[in-house]
Amino acid sequence: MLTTPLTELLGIRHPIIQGGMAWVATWELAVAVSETGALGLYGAGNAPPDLVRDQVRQIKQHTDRPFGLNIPLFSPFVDDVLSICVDEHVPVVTTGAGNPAPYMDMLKSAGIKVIPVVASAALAKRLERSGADAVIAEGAESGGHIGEVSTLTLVPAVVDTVEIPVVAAGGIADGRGLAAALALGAAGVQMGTRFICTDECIAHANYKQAIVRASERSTIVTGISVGHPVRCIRNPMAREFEELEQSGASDEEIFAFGTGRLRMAAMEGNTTKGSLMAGQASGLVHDVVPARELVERVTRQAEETLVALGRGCEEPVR
Ligand code: TUI
Repeated sequence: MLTTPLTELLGIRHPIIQGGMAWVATWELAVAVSETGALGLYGAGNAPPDLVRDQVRQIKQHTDRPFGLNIPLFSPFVDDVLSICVDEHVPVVTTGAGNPAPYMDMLKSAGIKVIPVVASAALAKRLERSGADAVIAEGAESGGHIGEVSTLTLVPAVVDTVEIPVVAAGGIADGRGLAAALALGAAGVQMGTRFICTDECIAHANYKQAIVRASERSTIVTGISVGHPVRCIRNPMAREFEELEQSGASDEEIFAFGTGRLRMAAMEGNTTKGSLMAGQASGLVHDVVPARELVERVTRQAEETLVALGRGCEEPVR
């Protein structure tokens, strides 16, 4: 068992948080992951309040374990979604793509644990002062909306800057990644891409297979020119997006081109026109398995890795 300040903070068995991915991290995945002893999350994305409330209620009906909700702060429904979190007693909220300081008091006074995703040590420090319970330091290897700094650099920089637990994210898909994150001073990991390839994830089979087939070189970052960098698997839509950005198209045209693409990939399985958001860790994903098997594998491999490294102090590491 890997007990860390994160497992103690959240009352979970394993120091693993499932990424709150829009469209694919639905209540079914959140329940399956929370039932393993890791933390499952509903990814609210831009979903409207009624759908969000329904998803949260489904989770509460199907598990007694702690769970969370992720909200990207550019959602047009952010205020309503966070009010729902308060009303429904959601235990943990993770935020992405912005600074959640304006919402911190409201969430904290409702007893919610707030864990913002950060892409810099400076924002981590500010949010610790605002009352964040932990932070997720998400490196640029991640899928979807990303920052600029790699996980290997960002995590120790954040660890050196804050006292609260730091969760490492970006490029992590197995027990070696979890062990490495702990070596960097993190108290656990968040995995997104790896959890798409589980039986309980409702993402279309084509999306899962695109990740299984991908190598570590298969992703590119679209949207840099409009200040909305998104990592996804290279496909005809990503190449067209790149060409549009290089052609000097207006921001409006570029945003219009990107709208609805994740849904197309995740729900319709359209791997040519959809945006297959996924991280570089796609290259480490080779199968689709039940969430329980995945969490067991990751924790077992992390423990074995840490034991082998400990032994390496006395004899050569293999
Ligand atoms: O939020 C994410 N990744 C996401 S959200 C998302 S939703 C969506 N996107 C497009 C179409 C449909 C749905 C897809 N991927 N990750 C968390 C994350 N946050 N990564 C980086 C950051 C971040 C970056 C800058 C957090 C804070 C930040 O601070 C800037 C500031 O305001 O100081």
